[in-house]
Amino acid sequence: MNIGILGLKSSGKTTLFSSFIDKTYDEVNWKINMGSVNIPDERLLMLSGLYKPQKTIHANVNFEDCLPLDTAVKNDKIKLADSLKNMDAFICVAGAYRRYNTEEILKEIEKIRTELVFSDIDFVIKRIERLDKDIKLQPKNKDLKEMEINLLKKIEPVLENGEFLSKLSFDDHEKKMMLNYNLLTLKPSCYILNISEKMSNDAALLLKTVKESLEKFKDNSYVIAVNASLESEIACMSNDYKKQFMKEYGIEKSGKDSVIQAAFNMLDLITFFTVGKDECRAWTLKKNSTALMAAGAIHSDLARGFIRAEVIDYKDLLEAGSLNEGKKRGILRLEGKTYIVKDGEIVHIMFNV
Ligand SMILES: Nc1nc2c(ncn2[C@@H]2O[C@H](COP(=O)(O)OP(=O)(O)OP(=O)(O)O)[C@@H](O)[C@H]2O)c(=O)[nH]1
Ligand SMILES: [Mg+2]
Repeated sequence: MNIGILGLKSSGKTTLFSSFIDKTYDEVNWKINMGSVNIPDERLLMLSGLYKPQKTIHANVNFEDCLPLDTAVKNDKIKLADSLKNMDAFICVAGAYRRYNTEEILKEIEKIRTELVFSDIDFVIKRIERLDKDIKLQPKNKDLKEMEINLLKKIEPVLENGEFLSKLSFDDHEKKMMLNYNLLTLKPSCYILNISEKMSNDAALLLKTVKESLEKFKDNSYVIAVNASLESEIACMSNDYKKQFMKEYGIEKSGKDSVIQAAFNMLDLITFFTVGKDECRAWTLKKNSTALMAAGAIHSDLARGFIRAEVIDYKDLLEAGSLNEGKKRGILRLEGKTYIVKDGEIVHIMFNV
């Protein structure tokens, strides 16, 4: 899974990205633009507390620090367009720290949205032209081509209205037609307001105003305020110093963790766990995946030789203290291949190859 960090020039994309991968701004800038980031998960930490395993392995996603949306360099524009197509979701960073008032911040967000919407409109217009030409030259499959034009004409006014396509619903056939379009506003996105220290007292009001203003686009994405420079400093502190620093400044939870978690939540995935003395590990699956798919995510052998899955919710396991005790209490269930795995479950695959 790939998440693109988007925004206008100097909004703080690289600063935020550097905090995600626990590196300093100078280590990252212009040198690294992609990195795998652990998804913070308190449930996994609690399970590790119980098992005290040698290794605790978090689920992770890839983040990419993208080129600025407002770049004027033609080559960069092409590079950016290519990389955006490959992303599964976006976090859009607005450089609130450099803006005098809320109106300016809202303008910056609108500018980001407009760039994404324009990219899709551009695609839709070109595609309609192309299909029209195609029908004239080659009447074969005319019906299919006309159906596609109808779909494109359905989404065009939504984009013209400045709305994202992610809020529309499509039937299976439409989804299939759109599979290769890679439309940017169909991908989930959230907004990050990169605020300065001075603004931290006004952050709640700013968030409220931005959320309200996004309502007109029927866009109920996450909006989070974060001080990217501070996060980037905190990320590079030693653990002891970090604790002391956060306590002194009354910071309960690092803002970067909230951003990573929100980005992960957009992907519509669930997390399941495997536990043991060697390793406690978080795995991700698309929502509504089966126990067989969970087995396959761990190892193809487990899927091939799948017999049964022992399943228990993490809270129940923590309360029981061990899988065996869970079994005794009758709260550890045996499930088959087609069982739909739920978020937060421990899945122990029994297999034979
Ligand atoms: N005061 C202040 N400066 C910031 C903050 N975030 C970023 N900056 C500064 O703004 C400049 C740009 O930040 P970057 O993280 O490089 O922004 P960017 O979005 O990656 O910029 P481009 O890659 O050029 O588009 C840097 O000098 C940062 O130190 C912030 O929260 N407060
Ligand atoms: Mg940058």
